Amino acid sequence: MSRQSVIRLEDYKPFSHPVSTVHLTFHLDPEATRVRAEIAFGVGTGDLRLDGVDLDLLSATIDGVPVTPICDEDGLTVAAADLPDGPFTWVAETRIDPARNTTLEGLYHRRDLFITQCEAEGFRRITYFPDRPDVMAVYTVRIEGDMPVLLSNGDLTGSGPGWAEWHDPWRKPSYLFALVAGDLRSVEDSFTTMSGRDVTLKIWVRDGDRGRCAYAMDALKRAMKWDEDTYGLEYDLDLFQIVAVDDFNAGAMENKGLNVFNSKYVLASPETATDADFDGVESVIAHEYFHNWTGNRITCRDWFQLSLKEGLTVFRDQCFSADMRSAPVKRIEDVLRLRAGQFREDAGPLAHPVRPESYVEINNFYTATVYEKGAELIRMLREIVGQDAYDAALKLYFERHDGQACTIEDWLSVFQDATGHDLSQFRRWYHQAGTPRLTVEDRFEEGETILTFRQTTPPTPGQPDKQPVPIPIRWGLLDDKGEVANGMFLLSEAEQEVRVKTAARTVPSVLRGFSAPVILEQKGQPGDAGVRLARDTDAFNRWEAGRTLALDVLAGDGDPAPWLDGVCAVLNDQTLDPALRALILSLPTQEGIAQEIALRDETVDPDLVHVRHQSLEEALTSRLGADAMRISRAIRPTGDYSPDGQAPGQRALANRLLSLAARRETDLAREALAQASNMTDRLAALAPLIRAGQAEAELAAFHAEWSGTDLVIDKWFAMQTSLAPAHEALDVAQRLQNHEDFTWTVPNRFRALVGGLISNTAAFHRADGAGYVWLADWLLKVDKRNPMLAARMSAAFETWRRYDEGRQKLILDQLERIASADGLSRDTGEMVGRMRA
Ligand code: 0A1
Ligand code: ZN
Repeated sequence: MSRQSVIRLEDYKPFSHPVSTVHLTFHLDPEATRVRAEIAFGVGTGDLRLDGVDLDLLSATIDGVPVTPICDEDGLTVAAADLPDGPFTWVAETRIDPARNTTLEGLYHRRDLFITQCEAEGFRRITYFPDRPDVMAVYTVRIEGDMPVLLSNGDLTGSGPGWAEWHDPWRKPSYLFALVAGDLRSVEDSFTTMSGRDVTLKIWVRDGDRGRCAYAMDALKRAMKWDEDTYGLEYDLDLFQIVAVDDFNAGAMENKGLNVFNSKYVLASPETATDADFDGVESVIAHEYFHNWTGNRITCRDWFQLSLKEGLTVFRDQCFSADMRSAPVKRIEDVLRLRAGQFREDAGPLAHPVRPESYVEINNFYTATVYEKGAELIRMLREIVGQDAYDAALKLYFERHDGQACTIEDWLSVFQDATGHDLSQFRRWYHQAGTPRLTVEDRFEEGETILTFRQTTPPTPGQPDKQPVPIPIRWGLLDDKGEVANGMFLLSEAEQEVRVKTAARTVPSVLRGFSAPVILEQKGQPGDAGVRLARDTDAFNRWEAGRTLALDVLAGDGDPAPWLDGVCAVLNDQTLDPALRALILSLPTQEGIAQEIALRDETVDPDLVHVRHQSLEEALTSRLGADAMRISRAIRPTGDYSPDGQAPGQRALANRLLSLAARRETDLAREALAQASNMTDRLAALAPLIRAGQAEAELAAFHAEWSGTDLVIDKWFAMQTSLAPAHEALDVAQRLQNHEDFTWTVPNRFRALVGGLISNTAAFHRADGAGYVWLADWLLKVDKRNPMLAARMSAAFETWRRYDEGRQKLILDQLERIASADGLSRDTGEMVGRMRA
């Protein structure tokens, strides 16, 4: 049986004994690593309780005297009576088995590399320790092992054949500890900080991968510079290292001075990575680097405060990327991601507040809500107080809390103190789950345009009643010449009005730039969305208007003409950024359509969604005719590939048009494939062939060319399961899972194949339930080895209430089957329990 004890925020107590220093000595061996930990404890009260999981305790002493603690599954206890009155030194020797650690938490050994992942609670798999973020200490580490590269946090203080010593002068929580050892090569560069510190930058990869690190290194230097220019924040050690590893549960990890990355977010070259991959590298490199201040220098008191570091750091990386490329396009991409992950989460059984109040397994709370909605809250705070006050608040935050482990309350107090704004109502955003619904109605009366705003938030699990939240609404009014007025309104009550003097009725454009994470319902006149699509001065709302018109057709029975007319006009507007045109010309995903139908309280029929999606694509193809290929060819960039500037947007538009044209004539895709000289264009040309079920030879050639390049072979799996025709995709997946290159034990590969199929909505939701059984089989298998991976993937089932009774029952049967499995992990047990509740 899995342990399902609930951890509650209200039970928080500081740790019993302060810790000042930690000395660790590792004797690395794949099956039997020995760890000696020397921990200096200060004067405390009560028993000494240390966390520890899967450790073999070889010896323990206090001030040199052997002790026999009471050990259990989760750690050990030394009774208060056995502790000295004053400060004392604890020394323990433990033995661990990194090769058999398949959880990818703690210290693990994969493909000849030793790797650690300690967030959130991995350090307790290395040695006994108060493994909680509010216990901070200075670490000194000695690594002994028969490997050329032995890395840890901070600065290298000594090394010789088979050993290295590291010292990190900054106090840190155990979750930021890291060690990596193995046969790695580095790419080196340097950065001089604004106060003149010369920082050596190293990216460590496997031999042969050094040629694919240039973009990551460049992004790192740009991020370092941006944080100085934007926040006045400087790097604080002489060395900053990144290691790329192939076996990793998440995207990357911000360990102090030694970030560990999934190689997907480091390695990129034009031949192997798409424009989207380059974007991903840039933003994840920046994200982890920015954590050095928002996360490491100021950390979280406990894991309920996770959004303190994650929401703020996501917001910072979003702003960085917006400054590096087109800001409106970046905003649209961020909102697409928010809706696909967070709105979906908020609408189902896994909904939880940005600051949760309880959890069983903290790994289950690294969610879109904590990350992406958390970032939206910071963005709203900036919107409410203004840029200058935001800057003042952040300055105060770093002054007041540097070196501390903080709470969301600390953060809001800083904002209140620095800006004078009363944020008591804003707190609700952190405590209340669920996506607020905002409606706007407009009327024209006696020379005034009157906008009436109303808000409600639907109930979510455990929170039946909701209070109004403060919603910053950026708005504008449009007439046939352009914009007649604009402003920002803070809606704080359930219903409020805005009155603006105008000569006649105007078309409202509200929630510009998506100024709050809410679901907007506009009760306007029939042609309003068309007007906004044609001439809103806010790029976000132009795109949003196109989406509204498309959803009228896809989620209802609307007429396709307004959407077709509107997007064709946009396509031909040469003054518009091609990247924005590509986004406006794209349809919502089938998942997005399903979300919209569910919002209208209608039952989702995935087959019908698929048919409607296809027919609107078809209608656009017919409407464009020969223009699609003509414009596609004209706009496709020529010359050397660059992931920056205008070229990615031009490629996006060229490839969107290609995907439409190739619906009729697959030879166009074959021609494009023959000419493609980078991975973005190759995948774009392959996609229509896979959708048409005509890619056999091309896929074989692709595989032959890239065999051995893991990140590209991941794409090879993902594109087949995600794009195969719905009725065949599950068979394709079942065939591919027997392919010699398929190894489900590598998270990236597993996510490629299984995640790909899940994203193929009509295939996953096959009416016979075969997709559900298949996923449940996988989850049960993976859960035994890597609970975190299984638990995350299980969220594919969170939308079960949207579907017809037949599908609901089929999904619930699988959830029940998983729930009753022997030895189910705490991770997956909690997820499945919440989904069934
Ligand atoms: N703090 C990291 C996210 C992270 C969380 C858990 C992990 O365990 C496998 C790994 C990484 C970030 O926000 O980037
Ligand atoms: Zn993060």
